Amino acid sequence: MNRTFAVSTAALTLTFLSSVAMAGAASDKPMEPATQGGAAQEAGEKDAATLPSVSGTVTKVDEAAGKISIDHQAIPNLSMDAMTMVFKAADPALLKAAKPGDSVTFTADKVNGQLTVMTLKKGK
Ligand SMILES: [Cu+2]
Repeated sequence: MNRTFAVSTAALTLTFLSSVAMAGAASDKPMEPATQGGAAQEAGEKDAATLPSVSGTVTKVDEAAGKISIDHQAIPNLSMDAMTMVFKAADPALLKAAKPGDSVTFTADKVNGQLTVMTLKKGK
């Protein structure tokens, strides 16, 4: 009886010690933030196909800076109300297809912390 008790206490103590060791090892991973950033970016790219379409009017195109200003309707995936603002273009080709005054339908997402037009086509 006594021996059995002693053995299981030792087993519990070992389990406890190895849990502590594992917790300690997990918290000193220096690469963790970079890994999480990569995962978030991949998730964003995967979602690009399902982003909601937003209508707007192009107010300015800056091809040199790779940016476009759009007077846009609400953007649900970015929790943004209607406003006029500057976006980065995901692809420079988007800027060639647009000029000020164009009515456009576009999708936008946050890429590396920047609000970016992912797709853009003329018409509402
Ligand atoms: Cu906005």
